[in-house]
Amino acid sequence: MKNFLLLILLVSLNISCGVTNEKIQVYMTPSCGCCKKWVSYLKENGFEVESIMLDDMGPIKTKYGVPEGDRSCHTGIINSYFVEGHVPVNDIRELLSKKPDIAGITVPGMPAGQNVPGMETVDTNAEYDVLYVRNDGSTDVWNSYN
Ligand SMILES: [Cu+2]
Repeated sequence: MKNFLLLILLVSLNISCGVTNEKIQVYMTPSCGCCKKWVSYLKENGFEVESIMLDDMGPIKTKYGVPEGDRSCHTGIINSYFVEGHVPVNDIRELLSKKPDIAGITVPGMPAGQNVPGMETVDTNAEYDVLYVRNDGSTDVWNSYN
């Protein structure tokens, strides 16, 4: 009986985490078309998105620790991590489940390709890396696509 109650507790904890985890705030400039496409992609994949329009994106990226050389257009914030640029949802979900002690993940710049969500402006795939950024600002490869 004790084990059964524990199981119920674990299952319900898991369900409530699953719901709250997928709320993301996305900062972007009002004129950014590819940012809006990435937001639509997140919504299609079950994320609850709050879009926040800013004219100057610099301060918010600095506040959350996005390194100057690894920035992109929009900046998402989820569970205190930043998700910078056109990051695929698989990588966001992996971040939320592994909960590493890092500042966030980023796809620097704006690679164009069918495998870059929101940047499907060419027929071919892009070769690109999703990087993770440690709290000290150093980076390493989180995931690679080609
Ligand atoms: Cu973009």
